[in-house]
Formats: sequence, structure tokens, C-alpha cells
Amino acid sequence: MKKAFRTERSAAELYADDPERADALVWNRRGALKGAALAAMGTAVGGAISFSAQMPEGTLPALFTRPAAAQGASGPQMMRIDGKVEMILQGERPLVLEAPETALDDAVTPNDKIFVRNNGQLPEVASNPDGWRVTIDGEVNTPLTLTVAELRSRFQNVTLQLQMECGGNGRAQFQPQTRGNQWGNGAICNAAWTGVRLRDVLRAAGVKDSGRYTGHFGADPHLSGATDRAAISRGMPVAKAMDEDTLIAFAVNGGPIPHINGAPVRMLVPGWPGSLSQKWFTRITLLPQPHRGQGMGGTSYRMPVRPIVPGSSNDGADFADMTSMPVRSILSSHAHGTRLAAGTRSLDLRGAAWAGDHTVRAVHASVDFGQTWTEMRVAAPANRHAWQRWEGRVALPSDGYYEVWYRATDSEGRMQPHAPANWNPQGYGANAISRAAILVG
Ligand SMILES: Nc1nc2c(c(=O)[nH]1)N[C@H]1C(S)=C(S)[C@@H](COP(=O)(O)O)O[C@H]1N2
Ligand SMILES: [Mo]
Repeated sequence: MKKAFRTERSAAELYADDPERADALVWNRRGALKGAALAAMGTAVGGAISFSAQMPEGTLPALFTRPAAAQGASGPQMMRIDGKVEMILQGERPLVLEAPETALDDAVTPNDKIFVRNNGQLPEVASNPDGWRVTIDGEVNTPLTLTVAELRSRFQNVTLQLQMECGGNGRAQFQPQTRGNQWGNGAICNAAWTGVRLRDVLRAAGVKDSGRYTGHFGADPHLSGATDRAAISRGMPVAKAMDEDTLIAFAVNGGPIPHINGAPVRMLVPGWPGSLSQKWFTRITLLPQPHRGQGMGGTSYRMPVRPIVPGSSNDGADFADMTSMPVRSILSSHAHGTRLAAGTRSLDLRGAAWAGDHTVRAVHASVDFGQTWTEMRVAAPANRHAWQRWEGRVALPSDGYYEVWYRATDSEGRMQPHAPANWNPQGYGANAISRAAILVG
């Protein structure tokens, strides 16, 4: 049986009260966690730390560094809106809601568990969804304006499970903290989207040789209400637009798209930053050079090519646009901070993993601070660009405090790293191994 528990204090509280004592507690004299310090740490996390001898030097228990929902007031702020399960509130204006990892326990993400990332205001609900118009213009032979009904009837309809992940997913891992929503791993969904292939529509318009990049537009007003500014307007190289999995979607999970997730029609650019997947989609333009819309250039959705000093300022001029998202995994069977009955000696774990345009080759879990790793079973993706479910069992030798560490390896052999790499001002690409605290007894 799972039950919430409270820790006595968080690392932040410890440090705020008495930094010297906190340091002594956490680091001891030689920088290793042992003896009295270990006992005190165990008290603080609510149970003796199992495998403490394996804890890498300088590692703090995950329950200190990342408060759990089960810790009540010190945990993340939750919010429930119509049509969604209870989500982690990342921002109210614009509204941004993250799915808790345990909400992502379905192979196909239901509508009420699709995260929300708005940059502007919500547009009005379309009174006639089928009559909503989408324009294709710019470097094309025949500019087109098509209604949703025409899109549906003129082009082949396809249904695919597709990852849609915010470019900043995992941002909370970065130290120093970067600007933007402090996402955990929950800015991801894998719903079944129905629509037409963008490439079929682009071919109907006839992309000229000069049409090398796209620019995307939507109907949501800018947060300020200014009518000459877009809430967000991103674009990509035409090759990604021509990928057979890049869709103009008018349905999700067999029904209409929820308004907050982009109804009546949105783009789906799987495996690349979610910001490309224009909601309330109205127009795509073909360009000879990269689009200069809101969210393009500078440090937006761009990463350093050569690492920069963490915390330094940078105009991003030398950065490169993000393309395929890095490998990441979630644990959906057990929430961080779960307490299990005394005597529990094994855990059946499950979750999902994905790797942008690539696939996931392996997922491993460790309950001894990374000393030994158990290989999980990883299912094949339902289709290209779908996430992959994983499951497996780990043994727990005694009662106490554990951390489940979980990490995926992509088809290119790249593994989630031990710490987020390539710090950048807007906090993209943090995909370090995740740690979920579990208390037995
Ligand atoms: N029109 C429009 N499209 C948009 C956005 C937006 O604010 N407006 N946000 C983008 C971002 S940053 C992400 S991560 C995804 C989120 O989609 P969701 O809210 O359905 O989860 O939509 C993208 N498309
Ligand atoms: Mo995003």
C-alpha cells in the first residue's frame, strides 16, 4: 500500500536555518556522507538510507533536492482545470501545466493527461471547426487556403502515436537555474494523433527549390494583447516538414483536440521541440532562409555548439537550433516520495522512454546509487516517433530509504548522463538520469 509521508526538513530549510551545521551534516569533514551525518540524513528523509556506502561522494538524497508531492506543502504546487487530471502548475499566465510522471502511465496518453504549454492567450473557441482555414504560402508554386474539412477529404488521413515534448523538458535539473518553466520530466505526451501528412499538403502547393525553411503561425493572441506580435511562431528546415510523421492533426485519441491543446487543428512535429507543433494552426509559409518569428534566434530553442560557462550570459549568436530531442525516460509506476509497506522486497517498475528521431535501445534501473543496474524490458515503438514502454523488477534487500535511478540508452548508444550537460541560458537539453525516492517501512 502506498502512503504519503513527510520529511522533517528539506535541504533548503536545513541550509537556511544553519548553513554550517547543514554542511557538516551533508558533507561531513572529508566530503563523504557517513556516521552521525548519515544517521541524521536518514532521519531527515524518513528512513535509514539503504546502500549508503554506494552513494557517490557529494550526492544529496533526491528527496532533499527535489521535494515530492507526498511532502505536501513543500512539494510542487498542483492545479486541476476542466478536462485535465491534477497537474503540476508551472505558470498561470500564460497557463503551463506539467503532467506528473505517474499520470503518464498509459501507453497512449489520454487527453486529460496531455500537458499544457501556452505562450500567449487562449484564442476563442472556433464556432465552426470544419470551416477553420489553414494557408500554405511563401516559396510555393500555388499558395493554398484550405478548410479543415478540405484537408480531411483531399489528403490521406493517418493516425500515429507521436511524442510531443517541450524543448525545455527537464530544465529544473540545471544549476545554476535557468529562466523558463522549471519542468521535471513531464512535458511529454504520446497521444494518437489523426491528421494529414504535412508533406502531402506541401506537395499539393508545390514547394519551390527556394523553399528551404518553414515558418508556423497560430491564432492565439500575444500575452500582451499586441496584435502585431505572435505568441510563438517557429520554423524548421523543410526536410523535417517532409518527414512522413510530421502531421497537420485535427483529431487526437479518436476525437476532437481539446481547445487548450490547439483545437481545431494543430501541427505535430514529433521528436523535435514541441514549440514547432503550432497549436490553433492557421498558416505555414515557405522561406529561403530560417524563419525570424517569435521564439527563433538568439538563445531561444538554441544550444551552445561549444560549451559555455554555466551561469554566464550569452547572446546565442554561435548557438545552433535544436533539432532532435535527447534520450529521456520516465518512471510512471511509482511517484517520487512513495512510501511502501514494511517488508516490501521487490518493486515492479514501469515507465516510458524516447529519443527524438531515434529509438530507445535499452532502459536500466538501479536501487543502489548506480553501483549495479538491472536491464528492463523495452517494448518496440507502436510506430516511428512513438515512445516506448518499459518494465522490470528490482529487489530491495531491507526496509529503508531507496532511490530508483532510471536511465535510457538510444539507438546510437547515447545514454542519459549522470548530470545535465551543456548548460545554456534558457535551459534546454537537460536529460540526466532521474532519481525517484522510495521509502520502505
Ligand atoms: N499557437 C501556439 N502553438 C504552440 C504553443 C503556443 O503557445 N501557441 N506552444 C508551443 C510549445 S512551447 C509546446 S511545448 C507545445 C505544447 O503543446 P500542448 O500545450 O498541447 O502540450 O505547443 C507549441 N505550440
Ligand atoms: Mo515548449
